[in-house]
Amino acid sequence: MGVAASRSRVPEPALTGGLTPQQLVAIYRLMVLSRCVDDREILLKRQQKIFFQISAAGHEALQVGAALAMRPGYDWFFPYYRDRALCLALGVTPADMMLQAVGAVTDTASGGRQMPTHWSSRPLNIVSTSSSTTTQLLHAVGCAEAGRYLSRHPEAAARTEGDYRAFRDVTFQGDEVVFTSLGEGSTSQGEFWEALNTASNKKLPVIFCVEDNGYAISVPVEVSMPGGNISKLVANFPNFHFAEVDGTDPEASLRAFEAAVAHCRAGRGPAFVHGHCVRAYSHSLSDDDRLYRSNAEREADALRDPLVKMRLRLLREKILTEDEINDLEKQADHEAAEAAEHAMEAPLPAVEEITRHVYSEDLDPTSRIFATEQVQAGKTGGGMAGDAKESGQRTMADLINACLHDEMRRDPRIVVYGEDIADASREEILVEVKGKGGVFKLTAGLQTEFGSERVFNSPLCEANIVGRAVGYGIRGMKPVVEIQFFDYIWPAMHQIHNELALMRWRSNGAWAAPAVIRVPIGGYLTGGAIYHSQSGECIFTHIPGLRVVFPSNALDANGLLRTAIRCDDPVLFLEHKRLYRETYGRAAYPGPEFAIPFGNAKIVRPGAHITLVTYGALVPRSLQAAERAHREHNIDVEVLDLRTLNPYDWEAIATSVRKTSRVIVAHEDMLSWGYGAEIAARIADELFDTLDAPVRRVGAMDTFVAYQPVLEDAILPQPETILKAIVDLRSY
Ligand SMILES: Cc1ncc(C[n+]2csc(CCOP(=O)(O)OP(=O)(O)O)c2C)c(N)n1
Ligand SMILES: [Mg+2]
Repeated sequence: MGVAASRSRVPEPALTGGLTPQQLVAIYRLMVLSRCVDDREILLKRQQKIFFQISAAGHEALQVGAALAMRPGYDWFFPYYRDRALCLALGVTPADMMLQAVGAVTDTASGGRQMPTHWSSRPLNIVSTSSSTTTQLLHAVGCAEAGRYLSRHPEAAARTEGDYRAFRDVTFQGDEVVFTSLGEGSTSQGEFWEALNTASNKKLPVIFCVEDNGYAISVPVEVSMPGGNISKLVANFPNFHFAEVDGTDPEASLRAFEAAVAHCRAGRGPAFVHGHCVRAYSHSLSDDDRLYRSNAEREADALRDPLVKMRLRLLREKILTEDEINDLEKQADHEAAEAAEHAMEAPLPAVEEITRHVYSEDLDPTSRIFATEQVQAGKTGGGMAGDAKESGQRTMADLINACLHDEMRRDPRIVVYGEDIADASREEILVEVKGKGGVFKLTAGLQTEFGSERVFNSPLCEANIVGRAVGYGIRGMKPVVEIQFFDYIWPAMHQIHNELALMRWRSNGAWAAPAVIRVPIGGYLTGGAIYHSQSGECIFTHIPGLRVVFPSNALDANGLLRTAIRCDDPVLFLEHKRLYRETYGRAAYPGPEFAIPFGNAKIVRPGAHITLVTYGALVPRSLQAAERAHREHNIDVEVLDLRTLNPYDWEAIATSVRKTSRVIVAHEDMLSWGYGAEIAARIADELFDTLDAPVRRVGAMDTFVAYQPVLEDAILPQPETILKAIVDLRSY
């Protein structure tokens, strides 16, 4: 709603010549309306009828100028929390805004889940934004990459039954631009520079708009920004169009954005528009700027208030009389008041709906549709050559690589990128060299087969990798990215936790980013030490919205990766480095349709006395312990490989524990606060009556993994550690 209404307020601006009086009035109307909605919200907040308020006051001119240079529903928008005037000018209505402020079920941006001004509109291509400053810039970059890819490969946009594509409408324009904005304080974030890096390098049509009001809450610009002027700091990025503009002047702002848009639409690269605004109010209603700004400074800013300036201009140029301006302002106030009144009566969200859209409502990865048969057992396939191929028994590394080849052949929406994952970035030398294909060679041959547009190296930058994947994902693409080592996933944690996993829930199902992140994980490497041995899967199973998979053998890795790629949720796919080329768990190539549903544990050794719940590298170690328990102590252990950690197969655990009445949960990760704690707690809670002994856990010592093998062996759980737990528990 409201798209046409708001846009029709402003006649199309011309690229040359001054704005007509009619256009100036229409711009002023939008600026005033934005301020009136802010003022109305402030009133409601003071009456405790809404619960948060942050305003666009002082930024309206820059934002209206930006919006009028672009096309809603055609171009793409990744705004930040201050962009009320931008969104009004794009077509979000005061009613939409008030519904979000009260948290109504009819809040089209989030259904009562997000604070006010956390924009989202599918019809307008405004992508759901979070409170985290700057994360949206990398989404914008990925979105622009996806738009370019789709316009070059329109066949990739086709809807296809049988996987996530059935539920993802894909549109692209060819000359679309992607807008993203942030405050000057947020330019201190690394992700700001990461986004400029890729936009510049790939000449992407992204417009970065810095709304510079001189403060990040109470911190003045000179404290966080060397030299105090962001335009000077970014000036040497190649391929950019740069503009620095008086953001309190809507006409100057509009002109700056028109030039930026022209540069981007023509494919010449990104643009950077730095607008100097004022912050007419405090940072938010939770802040009082009289505590840290002088009166003189605040008064000087008040004189530069874009509304005050525009009002004076309209009077000076005799475009409107005082009475006409008063009428216009009254009308805007009335519109805001009416929107508020309407919102007060709106129905509230139902508590029964809270968990809706945490995961895809369309495609359940535990579904039997993913339980496909091995169709080509023993035959070669995928893309990898080698000894394993001849023997028919292939390693986990081989079968992950084979799955990537198969899926990329099947699905033109898949792109693969990460650090060092290409065969060779300088593709012309591939006639001469074999190519790298990942530090563990898991992506070997993909670039050679599918080309550098679909398989490419990223900068050494984990947040960049995941942030761009969010942008690709919201456009309906399927990024299958690699984080080189689990130990270095932490720079991407912000994107994974606050963005990737949350996109669907926070937008009430309007947007989603079902990317796959493949990550080599774990220790037992002899010398892997602190930074090449880490586990920590429970940190990710604690994130609602993220699926977590951890296979223990080649066949499972192949079938689970296929499900991960075809499913409609974001998936963290953990690959144990020690298992990549183990003799244990090799398998024949199962064919290009082999898939395994999530949440489907496997009994890898049946037994009657003790249930041993485990996964990953502890599966072969648990099997060794179970064999010795049988041989040396006559104890029959049932070993259950969970295979996926979220979702996990509670039924399989419960069935086994009911049979054995004794249970150990074993994992490589540290014992305290680990994945096993949750499983143990649930067993104690729900299966207490069936237990003959306490639930036991086995895990690493509560420390990082040391370099010296003597220490590494002591820190990580060994088959002997597990055997001891088995024997102890049997005699309890
Ligand atoms: C990553 C992150 N850190 C801290 C915050 C808390 N916070 C919200 S707004 C803000 C200041 C932002 O200043 P600036 O980028 O200049 O934008 P402005 O609000 O002035 O428009 C801070 C620190 C946040 N939202 N996200
Ligand atoms: Mg600021």
